[in-house]
Amino acid sequence: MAASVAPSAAASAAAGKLTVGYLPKDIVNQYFAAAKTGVDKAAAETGSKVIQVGPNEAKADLQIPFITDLTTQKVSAIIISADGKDEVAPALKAAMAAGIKVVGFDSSPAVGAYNVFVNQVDFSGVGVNLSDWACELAPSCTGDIAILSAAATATNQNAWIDLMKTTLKLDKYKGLKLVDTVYGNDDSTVSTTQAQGLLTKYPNLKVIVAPTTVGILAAAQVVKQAGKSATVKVTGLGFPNDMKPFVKDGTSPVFGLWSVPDLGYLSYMVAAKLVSGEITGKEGESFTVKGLNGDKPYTIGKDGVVILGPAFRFDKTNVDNFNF
Ligand code: RAM
Repeated sequence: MAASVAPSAAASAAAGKLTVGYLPKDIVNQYFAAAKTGVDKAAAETGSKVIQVGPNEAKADLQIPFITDLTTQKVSAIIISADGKDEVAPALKAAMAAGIKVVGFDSSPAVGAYNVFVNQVDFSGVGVNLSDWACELAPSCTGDIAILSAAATATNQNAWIDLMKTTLKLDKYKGLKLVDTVYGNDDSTVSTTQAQGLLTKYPNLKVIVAPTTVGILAAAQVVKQAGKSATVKVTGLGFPNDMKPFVKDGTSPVFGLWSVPDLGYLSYMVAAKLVSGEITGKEGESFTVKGLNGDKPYTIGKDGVVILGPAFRFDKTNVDNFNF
């Protein structure tokens, strides 16, 4: 009787069946659950397996053992949103040296510690969006504004904040004064305390800009509960479903985000194409993903970056049309 032989990992990978490690900033934040729906959908199309691992808090040092563990398991690829770009780099480089493809998404690991980084949106675009929304919400585009961010080490947050600061130097925004940047660590409790602190410390605050789905929701709840929705506005990056009530009651009349499930879908597809050899992550390579980008090609840019697409702007005219 012939012994049944389990297919080798290489044979499975060649058939497009992969085992992919999905490592978000933390496993509590709903943002990463939403992205995972896209990862899972893409994986299901090829019968691949997704293993989600990650810390309970968005801390870079807590991500390292998960990377090491996925490397030991010899997964085909790791899809990671980094809590700190340099902290996770050595472990990711070791994974790459072991033949594992690394796809950064959402928040980038250091250049050289991934094969491709899937950016949700052009960084500078977000810097302009955040400045524009603050300008729109502050009376005559003047007054104190403050930023409520996620973790102080988060690559995506810091890039957006830097580009917002650059944008705010333009003449159009000269009436806006950025008085503070505080960090809620993508933790609801910490974000709530930080938002309350801003209201106490800056009695003339006009806008809280929170480029984090956790922070914007906490800030809107705090402003509403303080009875300040008429004088302090909240904007940034949030889920339409979380923010609908605050659009309607005037606490947060405008904010934005991208399709988070699509970000996960694209990240998985990039991982699969790296494993199959269709792409290597070199600048100038292009590829298509059916159903995304109007079926037009994506081109890998400088530092191995692929951009999903522009952010949506949500306000009372369209927020009800979105369901995520
Ligand atoms: C939070 C996280 C994530 C960011 C979104 C907008 O969920 O900080 O990294 O992309 O907000």
